[in-house]
Amino acid sequence: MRLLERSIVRKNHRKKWSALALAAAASLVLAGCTQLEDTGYLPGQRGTSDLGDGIATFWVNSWIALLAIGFLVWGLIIWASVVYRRRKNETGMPEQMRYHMPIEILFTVVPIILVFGLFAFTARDQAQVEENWTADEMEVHIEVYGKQWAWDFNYLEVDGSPYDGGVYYQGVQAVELRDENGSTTGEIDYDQLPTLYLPVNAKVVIDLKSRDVAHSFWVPEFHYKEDTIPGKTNTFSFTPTREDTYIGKCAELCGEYHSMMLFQVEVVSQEEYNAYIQSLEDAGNVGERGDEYNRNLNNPGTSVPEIVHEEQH
Ligand SMILES: [Cu+2]
Repeated sequence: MRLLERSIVRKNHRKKWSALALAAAASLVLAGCTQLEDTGYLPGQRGTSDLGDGIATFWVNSWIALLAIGFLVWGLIIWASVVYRRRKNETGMPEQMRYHMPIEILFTVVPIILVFGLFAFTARDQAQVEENWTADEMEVHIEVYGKQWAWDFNYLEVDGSPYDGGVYYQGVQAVELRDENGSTTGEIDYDQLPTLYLPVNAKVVIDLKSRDVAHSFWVPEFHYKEDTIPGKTNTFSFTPTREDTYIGKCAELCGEYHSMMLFQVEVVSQEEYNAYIQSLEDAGNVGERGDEYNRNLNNPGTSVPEIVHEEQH
């Protein structure tokens, strides 16, 4: 009886100690978590958009689950090859094991559970990411045109937006900085990059279109990428939640200067955003640069731009 009690006490002790050790290890790992590790080495940091954190969590958790399975499988492989290695004086084939139902069921059912589990989480998160703000919810509506090799941005009027009508910005391809001798330095002039302005914490809807070939709108720190396809409109809805400057790029090989098809995203305060919109209006960029500027004018919904002859005074 006493022996039994003692062993129970010892067991409880052991449990306590292993729980403590686990907690210590976990806190060490979590405390030592850098920003990079926290997002699973994805670019950017948490709190950038309403979608980014969910995607980063999904990515990190998938890696944890897959590594755990990986370590288990690698461990079993190493264990089996050590324990069942050929010993001295052994000849011929080892004892063969076939039709062992428990093991066969295990290695059929476990991968099925894994695949369906990953699928379910992917489907859930993707549905959430692809959900769009409704017309009533939307606070900022922007048309983004990909074109060889830059971007155009139309800031469309939204109910309750501080400006009437739309304004537009037409971007040019990235410009390389040059040294005194006029030779390229390999550095980009960021001041000349097409820049998309977004007000922080606003529900943004971006319609993605193309003027010529397939491009892809990619802001790595938003953890989101979507193609711009000629003749088709894709939509990206999200809420930027941190003021900062983000680099964007075309992620679909689209011709000779694909790598120069860069842009920036400025997430700014509502006041700064309004001031920027005002500056476009003041510069005369009123209205929008729509499908009439597409290069493939045989696409549905496109027509040749009307040439307006201004009267000379
Ligand atoms: Cu492109």
